[in-house]
Amino acid sequence: MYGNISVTDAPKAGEQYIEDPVKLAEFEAKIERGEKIEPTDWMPREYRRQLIRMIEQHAHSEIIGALPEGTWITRAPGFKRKMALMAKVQDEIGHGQLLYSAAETLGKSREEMLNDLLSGKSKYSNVFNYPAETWADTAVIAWLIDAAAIINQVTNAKGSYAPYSRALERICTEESFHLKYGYDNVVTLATGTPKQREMVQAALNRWWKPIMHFFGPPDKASQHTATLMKWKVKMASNDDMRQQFFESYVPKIWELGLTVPDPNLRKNDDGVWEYSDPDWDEFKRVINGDGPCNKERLSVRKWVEESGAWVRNALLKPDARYVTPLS
Ligand code: BYC
Repeated sequence: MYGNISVTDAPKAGEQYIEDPVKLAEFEAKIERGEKIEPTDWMPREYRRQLIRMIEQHAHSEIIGALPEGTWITRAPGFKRKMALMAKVQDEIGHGQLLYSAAETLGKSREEMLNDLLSGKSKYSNVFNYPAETWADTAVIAWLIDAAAIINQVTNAKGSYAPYSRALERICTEESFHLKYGYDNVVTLATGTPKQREMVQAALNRWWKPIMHFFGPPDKASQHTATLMKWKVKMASNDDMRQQFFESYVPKIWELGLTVPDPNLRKNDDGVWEYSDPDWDEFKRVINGDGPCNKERLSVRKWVEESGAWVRNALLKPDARYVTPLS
């Protein structure tokens, strides 16, 4: 799926490098023709750096993203819902696995990526720095955050870097089940008792702003969109994806008799959705480590790394002899 390659000239952030103009022109022509780039193909250093940054952040988002819902496995209402939630959480970790493998094809080791996550050097999605306060929060995450992720991933699966595209295609298939599972939970709550309706509305109110942030800053403030779209890594801008989300999901929310906590949200005559400023200062704080759960998420991840170290070490020594425990 990924191709086997080890690249030793992984670029550093901020590094200025003049590419061979002939190779660069060939590379860009190939992208223009809609051809895919494989790990063994020549690529500009900045293309490699941007891909590592984005795929790595995506991988981190999957494994950290498993935590808010994961905390509800023991408290899920009923055995069937517990089983479904366990399967979903397991899928998210599997997506992390696929994405770390895709990022590794670009020359950064998994160990380095995980160290950068734990040290705070590497980001992950803003949304997972908020708590899942009630069961209804898990329903909203599985419906609307997975919906937002599908919009992003179906679009970028058509992108230029083949290992990322292949991973995204596979991830989207599984995410579509997550979305159905989440929708089913939201419908159950929205059509249940007044208390259940209240719970799901409160969860939606809590998650709306983080979901607005999920698609990234407005296009005019986005640092990377122009480069990523030129090289067809990103196939739509942050604002375009946010608009797609409004178009597909706001009518569904309203259909359930739920409301969106934004009095200015409306579709204009030109088909563009208008919405309130979702507090971009909060977004910046959260992605830079100062959200409600950043510290907790990273400390859980650190504990997982430390407590699982013996398994990784054992796997590195396949010939070591098994020693029978004394008791
Ligand atoms: N959160 O220039 P911009 C899932 C950062 S998991 C945090 O627009 P770009 C799931 C950005 O990194 C799926 N940071 O960036 C799992 C940059 O900072 P750096 C998660 C964000 O790359 C479990 C700066 O802001 N999906 O679905 O052009 C359970 C400037 O932004 C965010 C992905 O990871 C954010 N939301 O566009 C349930 C998708 N937005 O790196 C569900 C892959 C921006 O310069 N990533 N930043 O320090 C992408 O598609 C793009 O990277 C983004 C941002 C659209 C997110």
